[in-house]
Amino acid sequence: MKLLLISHIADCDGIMPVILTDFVFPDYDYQLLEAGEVDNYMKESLKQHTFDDYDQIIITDLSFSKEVADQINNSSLKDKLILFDHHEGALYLNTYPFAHVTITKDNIMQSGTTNYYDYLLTNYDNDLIRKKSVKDMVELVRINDTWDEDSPLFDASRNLGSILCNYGNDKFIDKYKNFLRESDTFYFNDTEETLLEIDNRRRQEYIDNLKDKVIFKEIAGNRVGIVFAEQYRSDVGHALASYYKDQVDLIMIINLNRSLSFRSLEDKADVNTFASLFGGHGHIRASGAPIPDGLKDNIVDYVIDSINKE
Ligand SMILES: [Mn+2]
Repeated sequence: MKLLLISHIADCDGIMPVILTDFVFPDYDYQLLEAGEVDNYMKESLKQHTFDDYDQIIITDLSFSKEVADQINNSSLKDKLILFDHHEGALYLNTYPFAHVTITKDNIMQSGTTNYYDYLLTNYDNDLIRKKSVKDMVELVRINDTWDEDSPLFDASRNLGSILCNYGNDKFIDKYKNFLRESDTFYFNDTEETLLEIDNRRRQEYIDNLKDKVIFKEIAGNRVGIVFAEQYRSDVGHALASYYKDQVDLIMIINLNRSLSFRSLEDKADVNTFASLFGGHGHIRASGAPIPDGLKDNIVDYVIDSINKE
């Protein structure tokens, strides 16, 4: 039995499923993608028959368009594919037998990881995934991904996000594959605690420094605060949305090398809908979209033009 996991490259919620997969399936490959890359990847893989090499395909924390869903539904892939997501923008997929998009369970916000984890617990008799250390880490991922600020573990969950940023995906996967196997409880070691102390300070400085760099625009009836940032996406979005809560309905973060991100506060703009203006989707309070085609080329041209004018 060979499995292919396709998951979200951008955060803990996308990376944790790789670790869970490692615990349950002896033979697997994984592919990490940006949300905006999934449609193309699925279409290409169908065309190249990539999925023929696998007995099961699992997709976590990601979704695809109705067009791709229909294509899958009309192919044999539908019998071996299961998708676990938790984004409002993907709810329409629940009409397909292979999709499980769950946003809340027992009034608790779910994540891609928790939806996949529940499936594994129900279907696999595996001791490793029942360890306290694993349960605790899954919960930290959920709290971080749903930005559950009321949780007493919110700071710890944010720290897990910082650890991922600092280690990078490969080292993070390696570290926690081993750590969770060896340890019965979840904790950050002394080196990580030191790193987190430094990183928390750096994050605060990074956010403070962005406060006077926000560009205010009106877009489709929304007051939008726009900022260029490459790091601490969620922290930047939430901090600026609350700092400018009287002036803006949402914050747009432009990360030229990755994507657009949108964040809003309770009772403010629905950024899942807003993201669709840019071909993206996500949650009501947090969403993203791909960088528009040609944007970087246009910036380069603009810079070169400015020299010629001198
Ligand atoms: Mn997620």
